[in-house]
Amino acid sequence: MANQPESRSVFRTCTLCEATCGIEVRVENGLATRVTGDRRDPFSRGHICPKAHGLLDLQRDPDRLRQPVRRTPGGWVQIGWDEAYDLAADGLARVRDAGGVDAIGLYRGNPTVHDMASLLYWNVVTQAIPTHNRFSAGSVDTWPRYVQAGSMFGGMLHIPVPDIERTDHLLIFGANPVVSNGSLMTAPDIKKRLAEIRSRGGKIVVIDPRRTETADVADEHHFIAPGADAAFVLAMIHTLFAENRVNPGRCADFVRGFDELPELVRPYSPEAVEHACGIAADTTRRLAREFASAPTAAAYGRMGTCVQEFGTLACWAIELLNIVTGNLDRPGGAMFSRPAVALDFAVSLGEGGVEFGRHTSRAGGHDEIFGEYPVVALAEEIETPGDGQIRALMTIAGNPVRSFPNSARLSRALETLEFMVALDFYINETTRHADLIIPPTSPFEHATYDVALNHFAIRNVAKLSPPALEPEPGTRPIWRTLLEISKRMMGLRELPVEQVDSIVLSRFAAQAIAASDLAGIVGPEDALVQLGDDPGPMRLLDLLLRTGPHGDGFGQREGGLTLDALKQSTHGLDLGALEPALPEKLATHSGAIELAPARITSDLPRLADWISQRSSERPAPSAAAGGHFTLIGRRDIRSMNSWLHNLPSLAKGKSRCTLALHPRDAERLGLADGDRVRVTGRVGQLEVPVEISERLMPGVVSLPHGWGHDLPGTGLSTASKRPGVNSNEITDDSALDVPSGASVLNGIPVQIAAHPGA
Ligand SMILES: Nc1nc2c(c(=O)[nH]1)N[C@H]1C(S)=C(S)[C@@H](COP(=O)(O)OP(=O)(O)OC[C@H]3O[C@@H](n4cnc5c(=O)[nH]c(N)nc54)[C@H](O)[C@@H]3O)O[C@H]1N2
Ligand SMILES: Nc1nc2c(c(=O)[nH]1)N[C@H]1C(S)=C(S)[C@@H](COP(=O)(O)OP(=O)(O)OC[C@H]3O[C@@H](n4cnc5c(=O)[nH]c(N)nc54)[C@H](O)[C@@H]3O)O[C@H]1N2
Ligand code: SF4
Ligand SMILES: [Mo]
Repeated sequence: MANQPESRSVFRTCTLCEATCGIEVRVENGLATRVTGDRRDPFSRGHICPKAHGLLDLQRDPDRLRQPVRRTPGGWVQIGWDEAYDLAADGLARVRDAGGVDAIGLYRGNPTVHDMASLLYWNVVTQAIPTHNRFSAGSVDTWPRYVQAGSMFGGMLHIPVPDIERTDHLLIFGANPVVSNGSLMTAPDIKKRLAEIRSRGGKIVVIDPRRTETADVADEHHFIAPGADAAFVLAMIHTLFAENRVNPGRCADFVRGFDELPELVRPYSPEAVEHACGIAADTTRRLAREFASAPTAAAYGRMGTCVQEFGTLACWAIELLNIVTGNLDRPGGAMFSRPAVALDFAVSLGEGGVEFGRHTSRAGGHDEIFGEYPVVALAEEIETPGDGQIRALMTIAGNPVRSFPNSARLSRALETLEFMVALDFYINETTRHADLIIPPTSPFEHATYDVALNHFAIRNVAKLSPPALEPEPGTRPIWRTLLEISKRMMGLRELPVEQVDSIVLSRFAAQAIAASDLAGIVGPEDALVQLGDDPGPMRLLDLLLRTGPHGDGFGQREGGLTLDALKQSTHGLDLGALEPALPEKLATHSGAIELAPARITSDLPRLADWISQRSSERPAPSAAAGGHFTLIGRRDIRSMNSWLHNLPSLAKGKSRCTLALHPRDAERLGLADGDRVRVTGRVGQLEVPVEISERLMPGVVSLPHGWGHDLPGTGLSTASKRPGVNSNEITDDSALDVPSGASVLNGIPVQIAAHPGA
């Protein structure tokens, strides 16, 4: 049958966003020809969004690198893999040998979260290059939430998610899941799941300075001034104490610091924060009462409550609201997942609890947070001479020149590096600075499993994504690349990668078994025998599945999960609804939920100052005076941060990189739809067309990030035709959420000048 045309379906997960939708990839004669939603996926039930089709474009994008390239005076030149590994390691080692290991910076970008090999094998890199100068997209994203979860529950992955399948009341702050498809809440088909809340009689309330697409499917929406969430939620809690409506339910047995709460929230009466928030005191009281009296309720916040001026305080207040109303860890409230692969052991930072600021950055004095510095320290550390100055950088799956605030400063800093290597498949705004780019295989060409995202899933699920296609000839999987570079950095160039991988596996095995209930029952040696000889991420996955809470315990638990069992479940497994997990799950020193962690509460005076300053501003801060506005971000269903703009199927349609503002503001500035304005922030300015929209709170303007694909030296032929502007040209790298060091990307003061060219 050798000449029979090949036609088959491969069922896997879409790796573009956190929703983890099941997809069916049609493969004909070795080419991927179609992507559709997998109706038999028990979690996503056939749902996909337009981005899934982009996976086909990504697969065939001629701009996508398949081979390593090296920068030469005459342009990029393709080179062999071993040459690339040698160059990468030599470049990094040279800088390390001259200036110490801290002279190397490491940056891990967002897509690593969607690829288990990039995530797990990056740990090997950080062992081979034990620099303090580690960075990730976390500090322009989730850090406030991690710091809050770490401080209150004892681990960065201790993130409760709204139990949206059972809740009666969902209160959403600064998240737009209808467009983002959910974040720190893995919930495919979210729009339908939200509709189900309402069809069973529940209620959805959205608090956001923009009337979002999520607000369109909610019962109520209220504008809030950017940055005011902590104040607002503390006022809700203030109301509940004042009206004797506080009842933590079963959590009462394992909370610490409860008696401090009335005093902490005392200054935040609804009237005291009314002006700063832009929400009437009566509304605050009513929303608090409704939340507390709903049979079950869950409060949830995301980007709008993280990368803002009081991100950690906002995350903390939202969690407190869940706790003091008895909604934490109960069905219908905010619950913890029990993923089949539990990574807690890999990210746990010592016995009990987490510690922040174990070291601080050299130039800016920023605290270390979960082993990393905030991204704003990267440019500082490159620019500032002296011992430990960063002179070389390795990035994986990141585009910091589009994702960091004050990105122009970073771009200039990267030009001064002695050496840079990027692990990426595009020559984009960041990787164009590299001496060397080494590409991963495309998402269709390797197997993966959601080791990270299942931690935030609203049901316990497990699904293996097999490769849809054979890797193109001459490509190399990322796990090999990471091991090849790591072993060279450890002086083990001649050691075969398979052997390095066995060492990695045995380390993981020892850790995973020690952290599981198999400690003392299953010996690491027995486990290694059962795991076999095939190197690579799938064997690691087998280990993690089998030692995990749903695993077979290497024969100890009959019927438990193994890699083989998962391979049989083509469409994925539903392991059930979330279940109460406390107090067992808590990993704090005290063994209790810390309600008033000092790192967080010590930021309250800053909030109090902000409120009083805002309250003294007349008219209300929300109604912009003159050309002064507050800038927030925005996401679009056909974008993914900076990196899908080169895919033709997603690039079409009307331009989405516009500055949206309220009709009243437009009128005051004499602006019509499509007019150009100049937007000026502390660190820069840009020109952009406006889009007049009733959705914006007066005084607030919104611009999406990730655009600006018109820089010289990039290789993005489709994206560069409609480049858009880069919002991080004007976001301020000195604006940080204090407890976490995360950047403030929402709530930037800007000035707008109409008709700059006139
Ligand atoms: N289509 C698409 N999907 C994506 C992405 C994408 O780029 N495109 N990116 C992915 C990534 S990396 C992430 S992290 C997630 C993010 O997922 P989400 O957080 O759900 O997405 P955002 O659109 O950033 O939503 C933030 C909301 O906060 C609001 N906001 C801004 N400032 C404030 C404030 O001070 N208070 C309040 N209450 N609200 C505020 C904004 O108006 C916006 O509606 O999305 C993921 N999914
Ligand atoms: N102003 C403003 N700035 C923001 C945000 C905002 O809302 N407003 N959002 C922030 C958020 S939430 C995030 S997560 C960050 C994202 O910040 P980054 O992670 O730095 O940037 P991305 O735009 O996601 O770029 C991803 C890069 O990974 C590459 N890539 C894609 N898939 C793979 C893969 O499988 N392997 C490898 N090796 N490379 C791959 C792409 O080519 C691209 O270069 O941006 C942040 N920046
Ligand atoms: S929502 Fe869209 S991008 Fe996200 S996983 Fe589903 S199909 Fe992929
Ligand atoms: Mo993100």
